[in-house]
Amino acid sequence: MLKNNIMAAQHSPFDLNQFLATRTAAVNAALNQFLPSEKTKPATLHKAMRYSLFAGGKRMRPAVLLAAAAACGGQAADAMPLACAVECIHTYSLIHDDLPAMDNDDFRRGKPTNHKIFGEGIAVLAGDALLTQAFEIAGQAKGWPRYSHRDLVLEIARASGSLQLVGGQVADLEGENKKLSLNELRYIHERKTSALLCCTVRLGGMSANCTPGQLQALTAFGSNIGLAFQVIDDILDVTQTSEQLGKTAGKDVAVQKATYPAIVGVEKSRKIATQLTNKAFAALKIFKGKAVALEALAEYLLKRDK
Ligand code: GRG
Repeated sequence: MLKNNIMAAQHSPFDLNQFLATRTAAVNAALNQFLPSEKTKPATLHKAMRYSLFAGGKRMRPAVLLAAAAACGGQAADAMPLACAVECIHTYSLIHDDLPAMDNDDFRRGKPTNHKIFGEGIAVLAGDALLTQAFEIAGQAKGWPRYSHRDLVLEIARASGSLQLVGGQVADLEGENKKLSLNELRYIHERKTSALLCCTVRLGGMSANCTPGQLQALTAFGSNIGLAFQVIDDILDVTQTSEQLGKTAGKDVAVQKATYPAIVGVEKSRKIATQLTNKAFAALKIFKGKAVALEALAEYLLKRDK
């Protein structure tokens, strides 16, 4: 039986701060190489793409991808194109989510949103270009005996498409001003947030040519931390300030959005996030201590304050 306390990783000597600092620097350098320069024509578009991509995101998805690769004995260099591809998709989704036609937000990653600086037209196009850029970057990954380029492209396309990321956003839009059940909310969170995080973890394993058993374990880990991530995001919206979050806090309550805290309260939401994280830990057992970075990241994501 799962406890409401977190099960593992507290006593790990693993230095997560150092892991995050080094991986973020490496990901930023790689993204800088993959993206056309600010001066490349059309300069406004490339400026807008880079503005949001380098606005100071936490880089959690690349970190998780690289940690999953490490758990399976892979090399960071092999995983890097996939880590950058996922961050481009994530950033596109944030740019579009912030648009007046969607969540209509003025701040993201501690800065004015893309459309506030570049206008709505360019913001839409910067998002489109980042989504396409992701596939161009992923196409430069190596491909492995168990996982061909085709598998990698399908993995990313499925997590980002109408059945997952975009489908979740549609359900989110259509759920506005409606009283949703916990199951309906979970449906949205699983698609809008968890699907891309789960795909990210799986891609890390694939970049290390992981075994089918390892991929199954990573899938269980990814779907659980993915859902926990959005439950925590819902909690932070009501417990933190806009300054702490770098985006408008209290927005969900202001627009009467269905969230975990709105439906079950903050305390129960925390318990649910802890239970999901414990399920994620349990899935890592087969790595026999080699998934320390993934464990530390799961604990960090649960305890994060921004
Ligand atoms: C297709 C027009 C069109 C729009 C699609 C799919 C989509 C736009 C939006 C959904 C994306 C969304 C806002 C998901 C929520 C996920 C989430 C909690 C994002 C915040 O992630 P963090 O905290 O952000 O990792 P940073 O800025 O640190 O990277």
